[in-house]
Amino acid sequence: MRLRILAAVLGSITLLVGACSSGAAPAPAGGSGTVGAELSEWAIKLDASTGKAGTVTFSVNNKGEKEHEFVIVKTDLKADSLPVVDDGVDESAFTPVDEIEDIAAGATPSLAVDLQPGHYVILCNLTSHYQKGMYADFDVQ
Ligand SMILES: [Cu+2]
Repeated sequence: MRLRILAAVLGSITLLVGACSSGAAPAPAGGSGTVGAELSEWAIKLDASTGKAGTVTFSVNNKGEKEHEFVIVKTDLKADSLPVVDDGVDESAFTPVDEIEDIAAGATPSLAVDLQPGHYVILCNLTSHYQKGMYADFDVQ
């Protein structure tokens, strides 16, 4: 009896894992999980602008021709209103969350972060990239 229950549980876990790794499924609207992020000159495009609190995995794809980075900060400011010093955003003004640096053209790194409810901004803070438009808002419920 025990074994049969265990087998059933294992079976459904396998199904869940299979469903998650299909990759073709679009990110659920407002759900946590994986959020696709396209970097280019000069934009950051997320395939979901909201997520649920918990672990969110950003699946980054640098479709541009230049190196970029993927910086996550927690702030109530809108993505287009961050304070700029010299040629970039003053990251010390924010609660840093995590980042991926030095993303080469064509690279597809992933970053899993544990996000609390609130507003986040994702940006590339290489010289002048933020000013050229490399930012996006992301809200966690
Ligand atoms: Cu950039």
